[in-house]
Parts: sequence; C-alpha cells; structure tokens
Amino acid sequence: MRKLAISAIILLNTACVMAAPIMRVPNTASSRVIVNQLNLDYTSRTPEYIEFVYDEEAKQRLIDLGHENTSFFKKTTITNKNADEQFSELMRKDDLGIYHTYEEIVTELNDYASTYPGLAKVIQVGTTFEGRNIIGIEIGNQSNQDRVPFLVMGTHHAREWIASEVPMASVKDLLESYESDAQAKKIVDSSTIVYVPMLNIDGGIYSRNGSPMWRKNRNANNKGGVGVDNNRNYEYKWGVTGASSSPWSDTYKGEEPMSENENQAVESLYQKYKFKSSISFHSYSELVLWPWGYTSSIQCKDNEIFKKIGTGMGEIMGYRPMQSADLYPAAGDSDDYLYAKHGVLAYTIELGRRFVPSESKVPEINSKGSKALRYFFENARNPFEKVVENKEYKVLKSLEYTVYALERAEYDTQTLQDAYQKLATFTKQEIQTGMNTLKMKHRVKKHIEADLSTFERFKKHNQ
Ligand code: 0X9
Ligand code: ZN
Repeated sequence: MRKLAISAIILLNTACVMAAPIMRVPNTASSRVIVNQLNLDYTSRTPEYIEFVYDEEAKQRLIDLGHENTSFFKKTTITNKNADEQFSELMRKDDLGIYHTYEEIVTELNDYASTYPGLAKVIQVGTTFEGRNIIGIEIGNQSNQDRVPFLVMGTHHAREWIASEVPMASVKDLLESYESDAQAKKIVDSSTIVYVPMLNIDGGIYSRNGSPMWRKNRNANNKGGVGVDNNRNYEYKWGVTGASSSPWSDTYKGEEPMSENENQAVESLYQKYKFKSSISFHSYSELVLWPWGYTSSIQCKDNEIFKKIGTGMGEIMGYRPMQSADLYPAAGDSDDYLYAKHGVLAYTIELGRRFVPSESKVPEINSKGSKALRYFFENARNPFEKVVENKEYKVLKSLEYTVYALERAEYDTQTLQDAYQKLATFTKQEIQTGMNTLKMKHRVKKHIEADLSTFERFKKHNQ
C-alpha cells in the first residue's frame, strides 16, 4: 500500500537483529519451566509446542543456566531461520504490500465515513503517549435506535500486523455488501460495531518502521525501559501471573493497572457504548480464547456460553477454541477485564501461523475472519440472556469469587473472609456440584474445602 519512508539507519538497525531464528520446542511441563526461567521471548504457544526467539541473549541465558546440552535444547527445531524475515520481505516494499500502514488505515476509515454517511462514523478513541489519535470507526445504521453494541480490536501487540487486517477487512465486508447482501444489511441495521483496528498505534508504527519484533507500546516514562504490554495492563488480577514488573521485559505490566492511554481508551469506549460482546485480534497460533486468562484453576461460570460461540467461530476459521489460561496463565489481558468488570462476552483470536503471514495468505485469513465476525455479530447479541440467577449459578459465582480471593489472600485477608462467608451459605452438596461444574483443579478444591471447615468451626466457636 502507500509509500513509507524507511531511513538507512532503520534499515541498518533491522539488519542487526536479522539473524535471530525462531525455535520450536514441545510444550511439556519441563520445557514450560525452562522457557519461563530463561524469560524467553516466546512468540507462540499451542498445547503441542512453544516457539521462542533464539537471539544472542537467549542463547547466553540458556548456556548460563546449563541447558545447552540438556534434552530441552536437543528437542528444539528451527521453524524460521530468521524471525525478521517475515517482516523484511514486506518492509522492502515501499508501502508494506498488502498490509496497511497507519496512514492508510486513517485514510480508508475516513473514506468509508464519507462514502457511507448513515452507516459509518469515524471516532477518536484517545491519544497515545507519542500524541497520536487512536482512531476507530463506528458501523451501524444510525437511523435505527435499538442496536446491539460490539467491540472489535486489533493490534494490542505491535508486531502482530495481521491483527489489524481482519478488522479492516470486516469493515469493508459489511459496508460494501450492505446493499446486496441480506445478512450484512441485517447486521449493520441492528448493531453498533466499534472497530479499533490499531489500538497500539505508537508500537504499531515503530514495528512497521524498522523494529519489526517490537511488542509493547512506546511509553518512555518507565525508569529507562520503554513500553508497556497493553495486554498485561488491564485492571483485573493485574500482575498476578504471566506478567513482568521489569520495564525492560516484553510483558511489562506497567506502573499501575490501567496506566496506559490505550487501556484507558478501551475503558472509556466501554463506558460510552456498554458493549455486549467483544473480540481482540492478535497473532499467532490459530486459536480462539476466552476467560479466565489469569488462572487455570477453574473455568469461568459462563464457560459453556463462551465455548459454544467460540467453537462456532473456531469452526469457521479452522482454529482451536479454548480457555486462555489453559494455554498459559497471564493476568491483565483484555478478556478477563471486559468480562469480569463489565460482563462482556470477550474473546481473543490468535490469527495465522506467523505474526505477519505472507501476502498470499492474507486474503483467506481476512475472508475467514470476516465470516467468523458475521457469525459473532449474529450469535453474540445477548449472550447471557438465558442465564438464570438461580442457586446453581449463585454458587458458581461464589466459587469464582473464592478463587479470586484465594489468589490475593497474601495481602488481602478481608476479601477471603468475605468469600468464605458467602460460600458458607450453600450446602456441601451445592458446593461440590459447583466445583465440578467449574472443573476446579483438585488442589484448589481441597484447599477450599479445608479452609471452609476451619471457617465454619471458627464461626461455631464464636457463636
Ligand atoms: O500473551 C498474550 O497477550 C496473547 N498472546 S500473544 O502471543 N498475541 O501475545 C494471549 C492472551 C491470552 N490470554 C491469556 N493467556 N491470559
Ligand atoms: Zn498479541
């Protein structure tokens, strides 16, 4: 697409980091421990394998910790001789080829708004650290009052270029087929869909302009380290797992929850639109993910609803649907936040098999992504309508709260006491059934049972 100036320095810069390969290792308990120990920049995880960037730093850490000759290292294979190759092919083109530059996104969204005045409206969502407008587009027939609000986001992570393409393709799909296609018309007439194709614009531009493997935003106010991982900065169980306190880390959670402009922008969008359902696009691994992301000790109380619609989208895309913490637990992501704080049916879709799939693969990913989104807009309109707040559901809620409280018990005993107080209002049988429904891990189950009987004994003693 359009011309983008790449300076000689930037090219030189790119050349310096060119040599790092991407390595793949089987996803076993022991390799997970080693990957975490080494603090490797993993680029993808599936239940079968983990891929990580094997740069000089990683190589050194592997040697320092004595893993050089272990079976871990022997089982690694190189999947991509050069992690940057996927980008450099495109960066040699003036305009990133089929991929959108930020300027192209802005131009295209403005063009849609002027071509489809009653159906599309450009919105300013917030301002980035480097002072750019976070741009979005609202799609929906403005003459209909009663519309269901959805949120579609792309590019929390700078290097995941394909994550902006599917939202852009879906906007095009719905607007251009509005007149000729009954399904598109129905969706646009009855929905308000807010698309933010590139949430992390500063990082997105930085990656596209010469530091392709950049992941975070470009916040430079962090003790010399640059960038916060926007998908670790949301305020729900912030920082408890799978996130770093070091400003130099790729998964840096930020100074405090919601400290980042991009995360605040999502919150203010929620306050304005009160979304029912949302999707955040990332890459890569071909997965459809949902809460909980912070813990794999339990499924969420609405797991069956997430699973049904997640599986539907997975079938269209040919992707595997699963709870995100079963892949790896990480706190502070957008799904946990939108679901826990605002009751949104919130998914993450990991697109493709590379951060930047080759140009020939993009049209198919876009078309499947647009189809999956149509399915989503039709099926996730009022996701919790059939939920009845009966005793069975209440016990699930209470168990969820207990697990939440348990994981912060170290510094907040009041919340835990509160949780047990509530849980103790249910019978042993109700609690057992609830634990089974949530597929609670054995260890946590035993912990709660033991705590609960201590709590009840304590209560009796004080009566
Ligand atoms: O780690 C992330 O933020 C996402 N993966 S990515 O490779 N695109 O960085 C996955 C988030 C899913 N959520 C959790 N596992 N909690
Ligand atoms: Zn990502």
